Amino acid sequence: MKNYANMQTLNGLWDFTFVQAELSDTEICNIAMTDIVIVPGCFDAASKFFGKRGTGIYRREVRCSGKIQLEFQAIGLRARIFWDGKPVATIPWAFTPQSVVIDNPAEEACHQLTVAVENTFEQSDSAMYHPFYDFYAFGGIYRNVTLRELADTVWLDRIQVTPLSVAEGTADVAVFLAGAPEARPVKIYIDDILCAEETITGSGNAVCKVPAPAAPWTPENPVLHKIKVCTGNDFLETHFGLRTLSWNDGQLKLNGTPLKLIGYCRHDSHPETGYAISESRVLADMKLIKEQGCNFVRGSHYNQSEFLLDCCDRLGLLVWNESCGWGNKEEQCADPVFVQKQVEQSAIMVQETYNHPSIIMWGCMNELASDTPAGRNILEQIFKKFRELDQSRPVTFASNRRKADICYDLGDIISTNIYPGWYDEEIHFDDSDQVLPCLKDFEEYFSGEEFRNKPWIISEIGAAAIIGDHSGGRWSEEYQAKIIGNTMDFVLKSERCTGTALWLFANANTYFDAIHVMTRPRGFNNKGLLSEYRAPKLAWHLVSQIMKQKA
Ligand code: ADA
Repeated sequence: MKNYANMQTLNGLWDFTFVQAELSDTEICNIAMTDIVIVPGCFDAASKFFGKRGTGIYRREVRCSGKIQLEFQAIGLRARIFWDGKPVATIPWAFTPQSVVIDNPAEEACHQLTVAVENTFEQSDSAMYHPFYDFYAFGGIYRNVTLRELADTVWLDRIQVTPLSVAEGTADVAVFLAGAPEARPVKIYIDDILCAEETITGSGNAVCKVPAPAAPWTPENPVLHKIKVCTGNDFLETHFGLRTLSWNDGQLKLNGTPLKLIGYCRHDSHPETGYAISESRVLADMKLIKEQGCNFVRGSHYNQSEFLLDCCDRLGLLVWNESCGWGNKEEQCADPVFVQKQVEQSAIMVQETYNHPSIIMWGCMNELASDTPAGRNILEQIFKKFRELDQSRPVTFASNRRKADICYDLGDIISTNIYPGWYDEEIHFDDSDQVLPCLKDFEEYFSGEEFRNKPWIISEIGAAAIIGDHSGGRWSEEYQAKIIGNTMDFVLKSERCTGTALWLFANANTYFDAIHVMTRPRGFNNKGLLSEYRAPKLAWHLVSQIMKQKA
């Protein structure tokens, strides 16, 4: 939760129309609205625009005065923003927050806000969303839209709270102002007590002592502290947790204690609403994971919402937050515009979600061509940016290049996506016995001199199951349960393995074209341990049972 002074939501009903023709800016701002839709929402997830590609034009009136900041938490795939008929911003990517500052006359008035959201694919290596990504490219305004009235020439942009010592209850609070480069007095309150007061220009920081009792944040007892930063009439309030991370000797530690991560990769989607998943569904999903006894969520394959991260902060779930990429080939990794955009969206992710204690690692570029020099170069660039912005968390990427990967040395954690018993095996009726030898082989490989100091995570593993298929062969609930059971057995026993994010929490929408449906029946990635409507398969019950026994 981030709350600023004079902030209002622009969520709700907006006017809407959908076009497939290319329109000029003037045509977009004047086109007749034929429909209404809800924001946040995906216009192509259901009803009459289901499966269509084109431009969804959203429009509404906004009453405000003076200088304002509009913030779009996430749109997809790309958007152009118009204010009173004039272009004011473009958003070139999905799942990444973006804001725009607009000057208006001081008197309160009604303004017209138009957002043209495109869900067509760009045919270029520098495109940020490719049709081969294994998650459906929904179009829409996926997450919250807010408006802030900025009363002064200088306003609060963001803060970054970095816990320093859990024992001493200290944290570094960095404050970033925006607007004119003018000095401003800033006050920092933690749990309603004034902890620091400084005059800063642009940015500044203070080491603050959290007022007693300064309780640590742990998965078992996730204590949050409130923080409010004020300057003039502006304020920003949010929360943070006192916890530290370290990674060495092949282990990932939280407050000095080694972690065993057990949980899921999850798509933040639902068949009825696409990526504009309801808050009640997100909370229910996080509770399902927590109540099962798991502690880990990999936000595959894009930046997670503020709401989901708030839930994880409150429930004590540990999150891998990753910027959007999927299976990017050598050509894309070698494209300078693609590299630049990847670095930028990754930086925004870190800055926007920095204060969430639940986030324990940054990730990017799922399954990129990490066996090529171009793949190595893009990872070097993104990791450099991650580390420039945050030295308190480890960085990683999920590799599927097995022993051909040439980038394991770059990250702080080695993460491998592997599908023994599902992909890459000979066609026997049952290959589920391949799980253990395959994982043991990796365990040995990552115990070698070169790798043994880095924690190792099995960042994806699993098998598809069609709910209700009890044949025992591939695609049955039984077969999936065997793969998952064998994996859990290995991970819980292995001292080398830091944990796993099983693929996948719940079935998730992907493509239903003629080629995809052969491996993605019904247009879903069916490797969920829950169905897309969250009905449990046998593997889910098995994990519940294993975690209960472990507890
Ligand atoms: C990959 C990928 C996932 C998903 C999975 C699968 O490892 O990272 O997004 O596509 O394979 O189901 O095949």
